[in-house]
Amino acid sequence: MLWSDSSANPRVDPNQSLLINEGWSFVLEDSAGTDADGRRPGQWSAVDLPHTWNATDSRNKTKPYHRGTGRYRKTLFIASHLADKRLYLYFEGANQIADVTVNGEPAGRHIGGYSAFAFDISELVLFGEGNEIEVLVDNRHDEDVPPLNADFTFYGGIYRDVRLLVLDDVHFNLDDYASTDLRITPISVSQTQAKIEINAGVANVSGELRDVEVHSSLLDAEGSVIAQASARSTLEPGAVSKLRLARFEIEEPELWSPESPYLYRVVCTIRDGSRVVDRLEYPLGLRWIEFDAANGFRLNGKPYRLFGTNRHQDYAGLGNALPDELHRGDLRKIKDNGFNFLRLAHYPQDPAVLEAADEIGLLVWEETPIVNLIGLSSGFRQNSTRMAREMVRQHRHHPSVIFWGYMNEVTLVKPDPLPENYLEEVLALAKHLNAIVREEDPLRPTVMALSRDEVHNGAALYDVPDILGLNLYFGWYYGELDSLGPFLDRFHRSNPDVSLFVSEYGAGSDERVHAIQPARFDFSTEFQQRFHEETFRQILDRPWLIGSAVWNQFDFGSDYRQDTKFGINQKGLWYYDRTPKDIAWFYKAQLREEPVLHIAARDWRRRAGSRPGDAIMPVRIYSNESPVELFVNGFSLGSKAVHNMAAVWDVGFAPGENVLSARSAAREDKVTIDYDDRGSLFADDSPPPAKLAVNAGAGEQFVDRDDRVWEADRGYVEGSWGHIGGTGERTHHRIFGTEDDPLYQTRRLGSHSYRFDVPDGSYLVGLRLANLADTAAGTDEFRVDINGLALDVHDLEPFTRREIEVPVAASGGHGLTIRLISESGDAFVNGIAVQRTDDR
Ligand code: GCB
Ligand code: CA
Repeated sequence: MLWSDSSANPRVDPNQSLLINEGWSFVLEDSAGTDADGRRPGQWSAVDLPHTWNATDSRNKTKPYHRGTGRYRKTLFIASHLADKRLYLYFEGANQIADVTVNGEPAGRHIGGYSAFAFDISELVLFGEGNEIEVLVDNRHDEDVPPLNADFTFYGGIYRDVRLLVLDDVHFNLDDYASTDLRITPISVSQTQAKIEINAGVANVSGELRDVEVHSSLLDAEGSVIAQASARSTLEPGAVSKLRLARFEIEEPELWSPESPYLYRVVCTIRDGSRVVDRLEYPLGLRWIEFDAANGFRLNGKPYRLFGTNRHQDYAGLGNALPDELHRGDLRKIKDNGFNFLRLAHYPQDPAVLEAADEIGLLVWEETPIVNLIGLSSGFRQNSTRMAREMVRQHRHHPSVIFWGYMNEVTLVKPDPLPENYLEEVLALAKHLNAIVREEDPLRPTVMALSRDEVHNGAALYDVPDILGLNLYFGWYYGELDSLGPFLDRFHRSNPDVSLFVSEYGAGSDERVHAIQPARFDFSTEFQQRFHEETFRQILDRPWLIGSAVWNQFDFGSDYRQDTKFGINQKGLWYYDRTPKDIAWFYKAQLREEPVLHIAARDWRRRAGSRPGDAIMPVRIYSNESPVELFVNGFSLGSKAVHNMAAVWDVGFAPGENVLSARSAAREDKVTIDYDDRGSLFADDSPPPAKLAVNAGAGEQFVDRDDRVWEADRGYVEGSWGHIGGTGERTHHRIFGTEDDPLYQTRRLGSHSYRFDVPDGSYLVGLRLANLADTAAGTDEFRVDINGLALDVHDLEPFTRREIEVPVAASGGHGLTIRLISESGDAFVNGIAVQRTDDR
């Protein structure tokens, strides 16, 4: 394994590039301090890279995730025959400040968690011996290091690959922001001809003049050489010589596009006499882009609509420490979902990501991690500047990359106290970074993303980049679902010269939450579906947009978020563990050519009801064919025409398993739904006795860990159950002591009662309680009375789960009445479970 390096790496010769991910030791350092050597013996553990120390604590409800320092060590044997080589440690990334020492001597420090860095360790190593490599990584908040604040977790650690590079004393320069200092510039590209120029910086650290020949060849996708050139040069010692290596003209080039990601390859070798001393291999994609505010985007001379998505780099259980294969898998999922565009939010990502985008065909927006606010220090400016240069130099050879971004919603959070001229400073930094990125790469447009309000109150930021991204959440954080289009039209009319990209839009969902009448912020999968169906239609109707990108392809970690899953942003089209949500098929149907047919009921396989009408529930099909036909347990419910990729049936579910199957001209699909009919709880005869559970205060059904369905709350109806009085309340605060947050985040409040018209018998009544007001424990008291059995409820810790279970008897045909009676505090209940316990 050691010598096979599968990751994106321009030095493919295994003798030059050795992956050293395995066999590290690690110790987390905390305020308890370290011993005299800076070590904490006994606490070291064996780890392989990629690694983060925040893989699990970032979702801990009771304690913030560890932002501190972690120390990594590895003994690296360096053979004596390498004594005349230049050795570099090459890190693809470590978050966020890394100090590297070799045998106790400093090799270098890198600031910033999302780009690569390389340190020359040749003078520090002992040949023919084991060398102690130590990396101290720090992910503490640092006023000088972006991002200062953002809606994602800043996992600490060496979370990308690390290599030992073994170079000759003449080599392609590595001291150029850890790029290879090789530049492949498309001078011009058209259908009929492409001209490219290759330039390189070649370092000579030998101490003497060296005559070399640098050979460049251009290969087609099959590997045949189609052009080559050689440049001879005498290299000054102790310097980097900038060389023009080749100019190639390609007649009738195969163009690169998402539909046909044709890659040529460029191979450059430095030869000293007959010896090859360094070799780089890069993909080359020939394509050109154009855009304007009135007509949108064009690729290779043709109108082309960018429909895409955003991606964060982390993954359930792993944090940001992903092996390359998972990065590649993500890109395949995005492509398979039908997208042709990907915004790498909000930072440069793993080289494997860019490499996969080149190979499978995704157009990429990459950006530096300046999010929410800036620092005014010179350190912040320097770090931001360096991050921009690193990003461009390290990734500019990827044909997939079309836009460089350098800020996201940068005035969203205002520093407190607000420094004088803060907005002017933000504007100045934006202009500075825009200029840096343009200077680094004059061929690609610059982008910046702003939120809706920043457009109104901002500091004219939107004039700075070539393309303005707007992150718009109409129908989620604000406004109505159908106000996106009119907003875009107004903005477009008043800013006819601004090329506009909808860089984010999205809504959160939870597979456990389901609503017949979905509403904003209920986190039902049904609301997320409606959100995307309505929003995407408005985007489709506006071909002058440069493009759009869903927020987000995958649920991702955000340590402070308190939605229905703590520490996660739930706006993914896929879950955090990369299970697709049903909504993913809406985009598949919209964007893919081949037939798509999907019964959008995978997220909602467990359903329940207790009244006769409850068994009728909507079932949605996503398809790009029309008509489609739905069957339940083999019986056809008829065919329907598909509108906006969806057709909906009201399906009457039978108790138990229901097999739903669907058919279109070209496809079939099938899914089994379990329907739990609780009607028997209210009837005298039908065994076995059902169990009923109610999600008090909520309009949505919730499925808990044990697959129990907590039905949406309803008003009382004779012969059934329901509340009398009280009002529903919802919070999104985390609930301690449970993972069933949505059940506890809603409650029915104020003196009220619930009636259950059950037959005489013995019952177990379970109450689920969580105080959703931030009052001190003990100040709130109320009473619960269940058929005359009185319970005092007090000392409820705020936002903490409490369960009460009591056996009660129903007699005289009176059923069960649960009365919630306010006393010093308002009475409330968050969930009620009723179960018959005697034999009928
Ligand atoms: C945004 C931000 C993004 C957030 C997203 C959200 O506008 O750019 O970082 O995660 O909204 O979900 O609120
Ligand atoms: Ca509830």
